[in-house]
Amino acid sequence: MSTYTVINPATEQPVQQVTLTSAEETDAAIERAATAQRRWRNVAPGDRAKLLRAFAAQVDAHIEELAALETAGSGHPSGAATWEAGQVRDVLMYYSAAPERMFGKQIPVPGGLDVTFAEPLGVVGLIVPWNFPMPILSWGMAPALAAGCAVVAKPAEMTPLTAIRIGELALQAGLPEGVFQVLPGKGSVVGQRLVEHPLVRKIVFTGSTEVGQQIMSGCARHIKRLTLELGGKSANIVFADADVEKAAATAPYAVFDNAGQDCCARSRILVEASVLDKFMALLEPAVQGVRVGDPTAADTEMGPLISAAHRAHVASYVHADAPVAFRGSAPQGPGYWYPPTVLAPVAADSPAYTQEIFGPVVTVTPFTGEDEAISMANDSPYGLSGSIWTSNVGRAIRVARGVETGNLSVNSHSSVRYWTPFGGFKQSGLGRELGPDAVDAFTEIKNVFIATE
Ligand code: TAP
Repeated sequence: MSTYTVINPATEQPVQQVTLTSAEETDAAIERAATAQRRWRNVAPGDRAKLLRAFAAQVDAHIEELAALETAGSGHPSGAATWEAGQVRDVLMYYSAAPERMFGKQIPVPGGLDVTFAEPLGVVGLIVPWNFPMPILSWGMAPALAAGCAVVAKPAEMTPLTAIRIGELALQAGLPEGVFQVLPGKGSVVGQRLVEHPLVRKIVFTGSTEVGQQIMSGCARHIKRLTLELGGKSANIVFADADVEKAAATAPYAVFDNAGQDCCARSRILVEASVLDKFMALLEPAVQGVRVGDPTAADTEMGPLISAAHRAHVASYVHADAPVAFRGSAPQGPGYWYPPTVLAPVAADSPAYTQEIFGPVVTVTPFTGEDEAISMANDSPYGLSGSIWTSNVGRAIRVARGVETGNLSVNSHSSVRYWTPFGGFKQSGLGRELGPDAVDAFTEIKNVFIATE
């Protein structure tokens, strides 16, 4: 029996030992899920909805406990972790409305009529990364359960604690055994079995583009349905006609949220050259004002990185002669701390400008005019998120249409809203999660012809 010791990234102290699921145990869980799903799909839609609402209520009653677990096991500031646990509740509530709204169509055809049914896919495998263990779990789990699928979820090996607890809360809420299971373990063991096992009909993977490519080719062998949410290197585009004060004040939160370990991090700030100096003068105090420190403190805005290895990876982008314009603060002593760091000017071919760093490092680069802003934003294999700052409505729409990315905000640093579709262009992914249509990704459309002659 192998185990993993979860480490508190802020203290480097052990939090809890977790037993890792073996390949054989994964197969057994998938078979239990397949059996449970045959009953779950036949639970009356209204009753499935009630169970999802009961699940949301259980999560709501344990928000503080879940948040404290995330703070200890992942280093998320307690305010952020509380919001993340609340998002699990909200996403469950949102999709609890779906089972009673899964309508088919009636299509007139010669000699009879055709009706369509949205049939649940079956067993769904969710493979979750370590950066947002709770929200990302809920984005797949809630619509899949609503659609009548059973879910087998694999949290990241480093951050399994909240997913395990959410699995227990599902049972306490009355979800039948086997409908939602959480299997802590390694990607190369549990994740791979989910991809390979023929009873798993769909994989929802969130993680790196490299592992996503492997998963996609594994799914291809079984023609397995797949949603991929992958990496990003998004642009925050600031035009001279924008509210430059607001753009600069919010830019740190668009990239340093979750210590930059955020697929939506707008880690390339592009600023119209005529306001570059003004923007930089405003950005410096904003970066230095980010409160980095003890994640259990209520006013902390940024915690540590997830591990020593990841900190070394982030630091490798800020080599000795890197163009550090200015930095924020970070605690000394134990913990995987890294200060918010602004690089400028950076060459367009430098790894810090082109690669996903997944840490609190941002580049600032000037541009001239709309066309250059769009082409610089698009000069990336990724296309996940982005922000546009301008007071010109026409320009906001032109640039939003021109930037090849799945999720944009205008005059705002927000990124994910569970009411709206979320997903990436290009190598940032495949398919969409969230929003009103997400349940469709967990169903197949069946048409039935009924002869009337
Ligand atoms: P990955 O290393 O890709 O891991 C993601 C998940 O896949 C983990 O649970 C991992 O398990 C598992 N895994 C690894 N190898 C596997 C395999 N061969 N077969 C099946 N599963 C496997 O990513 P990460 O480092 O955790 O997360 C960071 C990346 O995720 C970044 O690129 C980030 O941009 C991306 N991300 C994207 C989004 C969206 S919504 N687009 C959101 C968050 C993060 P282990 O526990 O063993 O590692």
